[in-house]
Amino acid sequence: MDNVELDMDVASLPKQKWVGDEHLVQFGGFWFVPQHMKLIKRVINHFTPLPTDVILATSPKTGTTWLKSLLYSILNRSFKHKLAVQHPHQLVPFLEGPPDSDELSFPTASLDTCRLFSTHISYQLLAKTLDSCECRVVYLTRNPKDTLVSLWHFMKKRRANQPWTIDEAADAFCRGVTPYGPYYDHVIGYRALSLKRPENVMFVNYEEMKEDPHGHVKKLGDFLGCPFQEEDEVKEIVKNCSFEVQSSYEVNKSEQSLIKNLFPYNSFFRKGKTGDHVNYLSNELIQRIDTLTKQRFHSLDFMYGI
Ligand code: PAP
Repeated sequence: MDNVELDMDVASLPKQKWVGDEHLVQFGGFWFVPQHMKLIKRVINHFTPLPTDVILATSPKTGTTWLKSLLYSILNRSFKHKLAVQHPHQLVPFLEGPPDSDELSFPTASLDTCRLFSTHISYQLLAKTLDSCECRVVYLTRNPKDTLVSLWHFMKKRRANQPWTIDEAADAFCRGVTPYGPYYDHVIGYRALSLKRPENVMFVNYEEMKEDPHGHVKKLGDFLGCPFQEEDEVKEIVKNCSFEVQSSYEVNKSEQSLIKNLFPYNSFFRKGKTGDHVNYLSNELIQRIDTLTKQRFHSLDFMYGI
């Protein structure tokens, strides 16, 4: 980030077409919704984590909401009942979410023991912040094809009046033009960090969490310094945070949203399954994305994403 001018005017940043007539702007090699740039720069310039902080980092649509519920429950066991009445995005604030009060304040996390935040900002842009701190980071990723399909549904729901085909969405995804993307650079950045600093950074993926949520909750408890004594407690957290239970709560079915006129709470719960891309992507698109995955991941010996 040293060479990137943080005070650059948003209007002068490179632009690419996104959904309908909307654009994303490029900043420090990543793409953002122009209206979010101010908050994003605020995090990059001013957020100083405490050594006790826990930060959940994700690309959008890789399972953020699920891991928010799990981390909240693991770290805050006596308050886990709050998940029945508050949306995970209320309980675990995005760093780049709207400030509570003045310009330089950051969202307040609701934990007594340690603060739990979430961010979609890439490691490349947060390197200075994260490298200088002992805070713990949990990074979650997801199969690129399922991530794309989830993002496509999410955007379509919100922008019903703007036609956006899966082909257009896939093309933008492959060119790296997605909010907070390129997806591949995002994953590679945090993966490299997790290999360099495994005691501070835990790298997990959606598919393995789906396969063995119990094992992951235990590992997360160990990593966060709050291991489980009781198997039943792990079981209860897994069940309470499952898609079936979470999506049944009134708050999560609601049309309300954290920020007025933005994504309603119910848009964060669609199917919650692995492999749904086969229902939407043509063989040609699957091949195009798989080829890219091999080029970007497999060439780094990261055998993931196909
Ligand atoms: P965000 O990054 O914008 O917060 P995020 O939570 O990462 O979104 O993505 C939503 C996806 O997670 C949805 O996937 P789908 O479109 O393929 O269905 C959503 O259904 C899924 N999801 C939400 N909660 C859970 C959960 N408890 N278990 C599993 N998947 C979940």
